[in-house]
Amino acid sequence: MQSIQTLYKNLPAWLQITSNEEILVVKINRPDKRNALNDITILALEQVFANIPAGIKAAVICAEGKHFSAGLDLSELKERDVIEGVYHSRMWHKALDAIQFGKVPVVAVLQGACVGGGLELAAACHIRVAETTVFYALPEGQRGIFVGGGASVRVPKLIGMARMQDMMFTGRVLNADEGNAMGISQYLVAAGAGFEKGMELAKKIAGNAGMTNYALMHVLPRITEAAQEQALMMESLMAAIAQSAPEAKERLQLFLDGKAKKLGE
Ligand code: 1HE
Repeated sequence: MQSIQTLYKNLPAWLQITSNEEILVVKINRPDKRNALNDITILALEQVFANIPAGIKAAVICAEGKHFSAGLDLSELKERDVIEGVYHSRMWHKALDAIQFGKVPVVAVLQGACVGGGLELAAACHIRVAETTVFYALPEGQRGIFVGGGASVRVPKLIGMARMQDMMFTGRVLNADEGNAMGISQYLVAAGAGFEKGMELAKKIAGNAGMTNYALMHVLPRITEAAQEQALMMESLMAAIAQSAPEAKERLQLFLDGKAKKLGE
């Protein structure tokens, strides 16, 4: 692991950026505050994901300590008028969009509390690896507020609207098994095993053709939201573009020569 903190300007000390070959590792290291996300951290995350260094092909977001993130830093929650509130929420949207629609696929490694804004951050990533200690909640419902970091868009896509309504109406906390069965995490691993699994997946993803990863990050989400006719047209165009790339031709030839990796390898 090599620190590349200095590539960025004025990052808070608790946001640690390292690289391991083609993988960028972004670690929130503020366990004394349960990795609560203050404005500085959100702006720093945006800076990092909007400026992915050359040669990086996938990223892992993880957090130090027993909890992934306790969400919005409540000590910064102050009286805001309506327009300030809108801008604050839009700041989160911009940062989390930089993750979801950035340059590289992002794997989140989750443990302990993944609540409120912590769940919003996790939902903006492309793959979620959960350790068995994880639990998910949207305490905004109980705190008399509403989600503002994109949860109303991203969480229903993972678990369905009715389940998100339940979490907010009743304060329901989902455990690791429930979250995995409902689709929040795609992988569930033992306590302490999340980072290794996250790195293994990030390395696999980094080995994909660049056009395939681009299509999965930027085109598939648009296809799934378009009407069928337009969606199928986008799929055809994307398929034709992807298959005409030299990398795709090389990979097909490897298969025909019996040299490609087997399924699941
Ligand atoms: C915090 C925060 C925080 C802890 N902001 N400081 N999120 C929440 O409503 C969740 C609030 N947090 C908790 O429910 C619990 O802290 C945990 C279940 C995550 C962990 O419990 P525990 O017993 O390990 O820790 P603790 O004793 O509650 O907290 C330890 C310290 O972290 C303590 O500070 P200290 O200086 O007194 O030691 C806490 O104040 C601090 N801390 N969570 C600030 N969230 C875009 S909008 C998104 C809206 C939301 O995310 S709302 C949900 C907010």
